[in-house]
Amino acid sequence: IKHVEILDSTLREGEQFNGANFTFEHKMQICLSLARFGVEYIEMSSPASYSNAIDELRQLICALDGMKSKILVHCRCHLADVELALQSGAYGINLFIGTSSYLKNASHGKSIEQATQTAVDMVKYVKSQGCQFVRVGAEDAFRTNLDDLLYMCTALNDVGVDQIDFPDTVGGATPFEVYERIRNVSSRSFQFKIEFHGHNDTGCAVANSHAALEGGALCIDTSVLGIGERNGICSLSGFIARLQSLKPELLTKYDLNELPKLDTLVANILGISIPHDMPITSPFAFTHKAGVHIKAMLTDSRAYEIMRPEDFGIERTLNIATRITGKHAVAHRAIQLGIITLNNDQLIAIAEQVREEGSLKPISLDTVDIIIKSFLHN
Ligand code: HCA
Ligand code: CU
Repeated sequence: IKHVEILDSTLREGEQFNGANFTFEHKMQICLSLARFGVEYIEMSSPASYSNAIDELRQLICALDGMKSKILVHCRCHLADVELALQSGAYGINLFIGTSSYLKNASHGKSIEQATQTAVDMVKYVKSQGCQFVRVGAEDAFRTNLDDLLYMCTALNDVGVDQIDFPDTVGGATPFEVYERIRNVSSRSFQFKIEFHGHNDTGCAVANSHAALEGGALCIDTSVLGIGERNGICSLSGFIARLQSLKPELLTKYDLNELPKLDTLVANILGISIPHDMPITSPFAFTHKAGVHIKAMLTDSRAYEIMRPEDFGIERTLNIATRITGKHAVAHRAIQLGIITLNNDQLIAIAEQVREEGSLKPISLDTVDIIIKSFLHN
């Protein structure tokens, strides 16, 4: 993995999340925050999907003028939709068409030859209009017959498509399957860039996105907090965590301090909290509790952390107000309070008292501080 690009789809896939109802003001805030973070592409819903969308799109494109992020418009392979998208002045068009037998039967009814012809015609049309970037998403790529998929890839490559997305539309692919299929495509002499879009139905979206990179994909689709259809897609924070712990040099082009702000912004807009298991931005992502952990963390923070919270402008929390606290944690807290006169027996006694109170009911750091201070007068 030498290079990575992020296509954030919070304003397209994320807009399809059941709990999302973004106003124009929300979209503007999200766009600007994504651009400050520095994602390469921001994907927007098709302007055909609701009225006055085209005006909104134009204003958002204007607002991002001079910033690195480029706006791409998601679009069915329908001429009217594509024409509208082109009128917005967006940087590029993200076409998509179903390639699996499931979508053929349940959705558009086209054979792979017909679906390919439709996509090819639309790519040619977009290019003829002078648009700089056109990509095609082979919807349900991982349940598509491999020969069918390669047939479409070849035809699209021949007409100069810039990028092809391979979505795991139902989130059922395993990391190994993703690696193999993407590797198969990337090992051929196609000119287009490879994109991956992983749904999270089986909890594999981040792992699959990373497997796609290992297989030769360049661009990964994300959304803030992973929101999307059903339970969503690869979260931006999850994807960043995956790479930051393996290849942080790939991420120096992004402003990682913006990530907690972005997740908080979208959580507030949705009226939810950041999920407890969200990498990096969960309120507990850098909170340590067990006495054994805290003791080790006080010696070397790498003992129980794969990433440094300070790389994201976050502070680590050592939770010592618990029924499992130990004397090392108490000693550390005492020093923070400017108290250096406690001896070993006192520290043990304080820890014991904290554990006792903490096992009766949840306690706060204030309680711990009071207990520590009460020993000063003993
Ligand atoms: C959708 C399906 C999609 C499309 C991805 C793409 C998917 O919601 O319309 O455009 O490449 O997961 O297949 O999000
Ligand atoms: Cu999707």
